[in-house]
Amino acid sequence: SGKRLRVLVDMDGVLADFEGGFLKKYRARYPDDPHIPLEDRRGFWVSTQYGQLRSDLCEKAISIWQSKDFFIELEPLPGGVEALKEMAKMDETDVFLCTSPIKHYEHCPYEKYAWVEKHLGHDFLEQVILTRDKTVITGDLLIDDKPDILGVEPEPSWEHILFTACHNKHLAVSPAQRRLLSWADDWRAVLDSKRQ
Ligand code: BVP
Repeated sequence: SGKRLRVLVDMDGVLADFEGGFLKKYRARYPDDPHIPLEDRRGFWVSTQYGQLRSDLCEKAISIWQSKDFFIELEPLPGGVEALKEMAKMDETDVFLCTSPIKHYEHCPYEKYAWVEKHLGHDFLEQVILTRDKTVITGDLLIDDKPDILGVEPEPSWEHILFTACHNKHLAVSPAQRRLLSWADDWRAVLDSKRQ
């Protein structure tokens, strides 16, 4: 047995259903405006695709996740909470939640902590890392649905495992890039592959 394994897990799109929560609240708030069904989502940035649909829809999209209760009310994605709890109990394994808050900070950072407490429990708050730059955080694995994770560190320590989401499932990823299709996929094997 070698050193402990450190796993970084993203929240939005990996543990919390950002896309589903967005679409539900967008359609409720703007019932007379067009929307993008989840099967038609392309690209990580929701606001960009809505802006391409019609220019005024970019700021309408942004207004949804800037609203109070958006982040706390996101539903957990299937199996994610259970997987995280199991991962955290594994021998020789340290799990951290690594998530980027929006810069409109009135509600998002608070609600991200509240979401963790609500779904994973108070003790899990110890594992939360809020950062706009994930490349400066060291770890063995980063499980994240964003295809391009860039920052000031050109050679991050982690291997990025692309978590499949509506916006990235059609992407042809490089052969070197590994995916996790969902939490029903074999995440334990991905962790074991990094243990020495
Ligand atoms: O807090 C989320 C929502 C926000 O970016 C953060 C992504 O965090 P990670 O999943 O990378 O940790 N966000 C913002 C926009 C547009 C802003 Br303008 C968006 O389209 N999608 C999105 O997720």
